[in-house]
Amino acid sequence: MRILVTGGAGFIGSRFVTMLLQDRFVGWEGADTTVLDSLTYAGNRANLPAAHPRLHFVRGDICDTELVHDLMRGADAVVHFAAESHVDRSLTGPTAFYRTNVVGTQSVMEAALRARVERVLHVSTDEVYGSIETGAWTEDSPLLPNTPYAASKAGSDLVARSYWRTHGLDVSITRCSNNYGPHQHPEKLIPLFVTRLLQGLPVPLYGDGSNTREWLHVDDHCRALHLALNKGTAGEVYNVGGGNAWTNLDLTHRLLELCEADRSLVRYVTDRKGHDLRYALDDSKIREELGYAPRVPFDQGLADTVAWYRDHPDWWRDAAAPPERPDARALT
Ligand code: NAD
Ligand code: TDX
Repeated sequence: MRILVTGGAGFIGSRFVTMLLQDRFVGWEGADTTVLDSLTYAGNRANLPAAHPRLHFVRGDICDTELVHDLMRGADAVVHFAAESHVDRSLTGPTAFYRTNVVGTQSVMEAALRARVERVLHVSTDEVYGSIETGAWTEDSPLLPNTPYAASKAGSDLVARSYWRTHGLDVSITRCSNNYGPHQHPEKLIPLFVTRLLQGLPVPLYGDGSNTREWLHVDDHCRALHLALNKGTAGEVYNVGGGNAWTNLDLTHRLLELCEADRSLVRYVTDRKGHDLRYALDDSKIREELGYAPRVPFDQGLADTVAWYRDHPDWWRDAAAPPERPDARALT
């Protein structure tokens, strides 16, 4: 078995590759993995084993269709993670988002078709559905993306679907909620707040903190991806939820406790433009059809994540600073 993973040096992709190399996925024991990653600010080669007999790392761009095609020759499956992934960055610099997420996905699907890859998984997000006040999205909910990031991911989903519908490419799509865990870049809420609180620095809470997200441990997400790749049906979409809905304010209070920090460190700052109020997924399809069930209790997963950041300051101190905000002075 040979698997090509795009974006495998990022947060989720590197965890997926690590679990694969540890033979944590039934049926894929001994599989060889090729990682294709251009190592943007978000990619880190150190997220992966330095050397492993079953790991082949290639630094390159998914928009280079010839390269992607060469790497896909002989691959049994492709898992496509590579993307620009941070909403705030998409507000100030959308071009890279449309290039990598839309054009890059078209390149990956085209290469997979030409290389006759048997199975492809496109990793997407709940943000393509927009924002929902009550209830939860099913896979049939309309795509109503609100941010440049979400619009580019919705575009990528439609590109993947069109390669299935037109050309019969065996591709499925997963849409998951907010992931958390070790190795997440400190531009995202949990690692940003944890790394700042551990240094005694204030944290920027957007708006009034009532925005709600569902949290999914990265290991549970990776197990769901394995199931979707192995047992999913071509052309189908699978929502992957975490079932742990928290307002940002409540989550911030939990992080303050875990970091033993004082509530005075919370700074209410100008809201994110177009800030989605609430995400909520109905993931009964993947649970009932593929047997998915998250295993990591949120309290445990969050405490372990905080402990990982506490124990690995060298990993996050070098990471690029989050994009400059107009109200950054509120944080000093
Ligand atoms: P990440 O930003 O941590 O990693 C993205 C990786 O893609 C990086 O290693 C980067 O170097 C690589 N990359 C970017 N542009 C590239 C290009 N043009 N060519 C090759 N490699 C490129 O992202 P993540 O959080 O690991 O997310 C992985 C996937 O999961 C993305 O598709 C994202 O949209 C999706 N997703 C993430 C979350 C989340 O909470 N993190 C939730 C839902 C969906
Ligand atoms: O400094 C901050 N202050 C703050 O209040 C940051 C960075 C975020 N927030 C809020 C905005 C959101 O309501 O916290 C919430 C989570 O923000 P992010 O971590 O930026 O995640 P989100 O915008 O929800 O998107 C994430 O989940 C879906 C990932 O970044 C996406 O890649 C994924 O598709």
